[in-house]
Amino acid sequence: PSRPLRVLVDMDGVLADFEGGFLKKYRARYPDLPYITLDERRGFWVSEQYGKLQPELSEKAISIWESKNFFMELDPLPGAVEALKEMAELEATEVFICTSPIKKYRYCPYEKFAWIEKHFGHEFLEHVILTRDKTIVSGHVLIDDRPDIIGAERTPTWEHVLFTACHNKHLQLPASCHRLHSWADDWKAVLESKRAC
Ligand code: UMP
Repeated sequence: PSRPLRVLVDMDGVLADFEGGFLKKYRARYPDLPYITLDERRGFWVSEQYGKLQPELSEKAISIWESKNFFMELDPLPGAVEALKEMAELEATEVFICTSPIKKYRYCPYEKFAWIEKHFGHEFLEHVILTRDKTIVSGHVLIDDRPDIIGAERTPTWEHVLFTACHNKHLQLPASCHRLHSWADDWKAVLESKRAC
C-alpha cells in the first residue's frame, strides 16, 4: 500500500459559483450600473476589471462579497458536490478544501464553514483549510481556478491543476500545466496520473 494522494480543492470558482453569485447580486443591487458578463470576464480579480470599467465600480463590486449571506448563498458549480464526495470516498485519497477567505472577516469565514457543512456534512469540517497562503500547505495536487498562486514557499509540494473558469478560459498555459475543464471532465484520470508519480 503506497502513500495516500492528498488533493487540495479550492472553493470559490471550483466548488462554489462565486462569479455567477456575484453577477446576480451586483445586478440586483445596482440595476442601473454597467456590468461585465461572465463571457467578458478576464483576470482573476473581479474588482480590478470593474475598476477599469469605471473607477467607482471597484468598491461597489467589493461591497457585494463583503455582504452578509454572499458566501452562504453561492450555488455549487455543476457536478462539484457529487465529484468531491466521490473523491473523498476513493481509496488512498485525502481530500481537503483549501480556500482563502477575504480579509473583511465578519461573515466570510463563518459562511464558508456553514456552506461546507450544508453541502458535505459536519464531518467534512475536519477537511477544511482556510489560508491566505496556499503555498505553505502540503499536498500532491491543488485544483484551483486562480492562474497565479504564489506565496511564502517558492517550491510548493503540490502540482497546480487549473480549473477552468470564465476569467481564465482564454489563457494560454505552458504545456506542463494541467487543466480540468469542469467537474464533467476526467478528474479521476488527473488524480491517477499524479498517483503514478
Ligand atoms: N476575491 C476578492 N476580489 C476579487 C475576487 C475574489 O477579494 O476580485 C476573493 C474571494 C475569495 C478569494 O474569498 O478572493 C479567492 O480565494 P481563492 O479562490 O483563491 O481561495
